[in-house]
Amino acid sequence: MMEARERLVIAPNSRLQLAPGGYHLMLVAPQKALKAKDRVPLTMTLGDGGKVTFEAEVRSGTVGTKEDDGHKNMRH
Ligand SMILES: [Cu+2]
Repeated sequence: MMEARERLVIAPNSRLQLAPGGYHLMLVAPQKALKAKDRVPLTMTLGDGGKVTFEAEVRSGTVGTKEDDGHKNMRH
């Protein structure tokens, strides 16, 4: 079962990949309805207080399909 994490730790000289079925970001109750091709600005806060802002493109959904299996047992 997956569970929400407050933070992700990335060791020095290593990388952490966000991907379907693994660690990922979720927008819970976004302020406006999103549709494919929309671009959503997201800001991540680093451990030292720095911020990284980037845009994510919305893709057509697969909610409830096999591809989305990782979400059905999430506790968030
Ligand atoms: Cu999720």
